[in-house]
Amino acid sequence: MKFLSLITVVGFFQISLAQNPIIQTKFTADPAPMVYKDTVFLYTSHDEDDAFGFKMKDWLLYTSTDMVNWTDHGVVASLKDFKWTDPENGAWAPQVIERNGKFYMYCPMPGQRGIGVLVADSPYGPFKDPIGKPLVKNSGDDIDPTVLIDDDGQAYLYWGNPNLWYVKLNEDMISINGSIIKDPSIAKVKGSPDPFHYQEGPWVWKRNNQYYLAYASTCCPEGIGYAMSKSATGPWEYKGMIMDSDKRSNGNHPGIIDYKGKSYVFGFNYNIGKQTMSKHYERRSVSVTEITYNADGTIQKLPFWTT
Ligand code: FUB
Repeated sequence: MKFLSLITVVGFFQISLAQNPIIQTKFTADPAPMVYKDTVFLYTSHDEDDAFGFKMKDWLLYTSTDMVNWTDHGVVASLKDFKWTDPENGAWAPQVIERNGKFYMYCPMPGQRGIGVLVADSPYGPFKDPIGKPLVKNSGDDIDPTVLIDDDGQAYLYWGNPNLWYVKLNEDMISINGSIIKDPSIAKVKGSPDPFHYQEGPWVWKRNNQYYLAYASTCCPEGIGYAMSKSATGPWEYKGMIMDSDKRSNGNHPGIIDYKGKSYVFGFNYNIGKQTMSKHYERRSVSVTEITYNADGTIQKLPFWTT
């Protein structure tokens, strides 16, 4: 506890460590980076200091303009922003996306509660619930939303554990359009021990006309795998691991961006929270590493977060 207080004081002025984990003042997980104008907005979930298992009430925001120094903006939204959920626990992996000058935050809550959406006029908030109910309440798999707005303007919401689901969003970004579909293309085959199939934490993006899906691969511990497709709706073809799983870790959760000519994968480790596989502490720490694409669009594999 003394150690955490000390780094909190250091981090109060500015987090200036190029070293992972990049957030050392709080326990953070499920990084959802968004590049807007000249700045990286890093939204995260937040493990309480005394967390055993998952104990998460709110979502945090950090910003950077150099990927080294991160400014802490504190809590940007919380379960209390949704009138229809338990405010005490379940603020899992969010993602924020901008459309037409508004910022949409997709917020999952486990335990059959569904995925909510908040809207703000600024990436710093305040975020408000425009619909007063879950945007998606589908299967009990309803966690870990990620959103892609394709070049033709069609938006897609993807989510799920242990299945990958997707649905089209209307242009308002707060209503769905058509049926919810379960994607079978990279699903784990029951009983198969392979370590690379989809488990959770999807992150979808488009680059040079190719669609990418990164995800936390078969649990547990989880690595980060990725698949590619010619279409936003798959089928997805597994292409490799961005990072293998590691016994020092339990979960993982990718967030991928291009920024100032470089590409990055965010995820998390347990290096400050001291996870052990025998005791389930979820006290996680967001980390980031540069990634390199090959000429054919595939991604070079990285070692697990080293610090
Ligand atoms: O943070 C809670 C859950 O753990 C997330 O929803 C999963 O992706 C895993 O990171």
